Amino acid sequence: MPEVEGGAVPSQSKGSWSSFLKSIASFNGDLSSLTAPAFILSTQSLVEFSAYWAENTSLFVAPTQERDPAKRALLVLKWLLNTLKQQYCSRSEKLGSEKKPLNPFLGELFLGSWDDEFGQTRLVSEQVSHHPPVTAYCITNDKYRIRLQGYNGQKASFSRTIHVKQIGHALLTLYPPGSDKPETYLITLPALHIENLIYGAPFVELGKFIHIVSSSGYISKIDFAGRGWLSGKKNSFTAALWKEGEGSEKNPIFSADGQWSETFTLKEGEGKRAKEIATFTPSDVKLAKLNVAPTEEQDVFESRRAWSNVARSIEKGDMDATSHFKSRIENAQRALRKKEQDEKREWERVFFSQANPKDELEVTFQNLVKVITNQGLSSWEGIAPDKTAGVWRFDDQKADRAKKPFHQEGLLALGENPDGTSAPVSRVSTNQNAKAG
Ligand code: HC3
Repeated sequence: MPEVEGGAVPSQSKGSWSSFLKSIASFNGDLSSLTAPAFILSTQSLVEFSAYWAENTSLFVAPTQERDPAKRALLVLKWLLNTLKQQYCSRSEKLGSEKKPLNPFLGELFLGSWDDEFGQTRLVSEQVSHHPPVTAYCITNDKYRIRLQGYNGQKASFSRTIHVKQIGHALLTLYPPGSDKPETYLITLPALHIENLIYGAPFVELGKFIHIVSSSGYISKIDFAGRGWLSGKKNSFTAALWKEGEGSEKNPIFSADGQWSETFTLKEGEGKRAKEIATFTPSDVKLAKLNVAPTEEQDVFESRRAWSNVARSIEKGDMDATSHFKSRIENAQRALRKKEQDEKREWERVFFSQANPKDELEVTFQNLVKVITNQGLSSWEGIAPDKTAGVWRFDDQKADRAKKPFHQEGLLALGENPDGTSAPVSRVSTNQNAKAG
């Protein structure tokens, strides 16, 4: 890896950026193990990223209003394409670069809701595994009877830059108008890589392809070309939507192309004979505001409360305080894991459980997995329980029971006493009846 080439790296950080680049070149694939310089640290934890899926509430609920199954599948594709800008560009646009997010601790929660003309859309995001790191989420709108749930981990490698494979998948379940039979869409997750690393202003580019396969028989495929030789424009893609057994990727009912972060066009048919349906600019789509409880009212396990000291220290540029507060959480978490191991029990997840293969959703899911593998993806990594500590699903019964305080360990899980001072690790590991703070 060559030396830092000017760009966005503050002059006093050139040395640490250079060391960071060197450490990346030899890292083991675990993104959470990277120690990055202060200027590139984000105050936001990865559990918050689940919110990007549904900020465009109008597009999220739209498929539930469409009677025609092919057009419904197109609306799902349109919603998904419109989420990409938020998922993969919003941070670098807002902060000038893709920063290194905080690594969620086991049990960390991010809870919120979008409350707008489409009713309430609730978000639950939970860190269900720490080794390997896995975040699970569920987004539900009861008024429109639609739910998105999923989980993902990341596997990274280095070859000229950071390449990230996402392991996991998302499942969208909705009820077509007038129907009590659910329709399910399995969504695979894109590979990504980091560009512009050497200049200290990294941003994300997507690679390879993803599929959306529906229990109604429709398949969408999105191919990410990036700044390809074809258009020369960043974030380029082409997409095709066809019915299994009737059309094909080359002979689709609908197609789309353009830049997912700028403007793209949906078309009927494909190629020269295609008829334009509409052009979209994701930044024109109204995004709903996510309502999150004020930090002081949050449970100890809720992300913004748990990381508040760390976030404040990052904002102040105080690296000593940042590492102090980070280590405090990490040490307390290690002590908790040790205690669980000694007592031969597992950490209780608040909202998610392992998938039950007998559930109707799992039977549908397995059929959709077959469709994916029939697309020539015999080694699809979207379901690899060994790499994601299982297959995670939202557990409605658990969620009905869930109430604050979510865990009896309370503040001790973060290594804190109720007055904000540091709790000795011995208290964390021996406390049997800890009260939530
Ligand atoms: C790779 C990534 C962490 C993972 C982020 C994921 C895949 C998380 C799930 C979301 O739904 C989508 C998403 C978007 C962005 C992904 C992040 C981009 C960069 C970050 C690395 C851990 C940071 C690498 C450090 C640095 C300094 C190069 O930015």
